[in-house]
Amino acid sequence: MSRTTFTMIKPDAVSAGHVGAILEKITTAGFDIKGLKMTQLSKREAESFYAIHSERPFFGELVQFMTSGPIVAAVLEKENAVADFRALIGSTNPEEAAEGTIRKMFAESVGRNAVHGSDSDENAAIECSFHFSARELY
Ligand code: IDP
Ligand code: MG
Repeated sequence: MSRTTFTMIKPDAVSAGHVGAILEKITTAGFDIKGLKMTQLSKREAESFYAIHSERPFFGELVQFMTSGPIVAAVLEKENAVADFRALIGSTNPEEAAEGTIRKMFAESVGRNAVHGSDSDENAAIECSFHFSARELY
């Protein structure tokens, strides 16, 4: 099992000023930050990152939202990183997310839900290399 996962703090949480609080939750939960950057996705980049959802009815809304402002991307390391990070962020819909999870605390809605977390080791590797070169990881 891999020790690496990938996250983005999404435009809603960046613009609301939650970057510091979310990174604090992540490091307090035992994740080490291996790479970190603020950036803004182009339409093409967002469509590529979320290509798996291209047939979903919310795809256009998702791309629009994810390109609407800067994000903070990070590569995180911890034992059992993918599953533990998904538990830390909570359900996609903040109304269904458990108390104390990042989405429960900071998400606005099922679409504007504060953070991304990789859903498998395979996707974590793909998503890390989508955003970071080897020399940007420490
Ligand atoms: P996840 O982020 O919890 O893995 P996914 O089902 O992979 O959830 O969906 C990717 C992203 O698409 C979500 O985080 C959310 O931003 C957006 N999304 C998912 N479902 C909806 C929806 O019903 N309406 C609008 N946006 C959605
Ligand atoms: Mg997903």
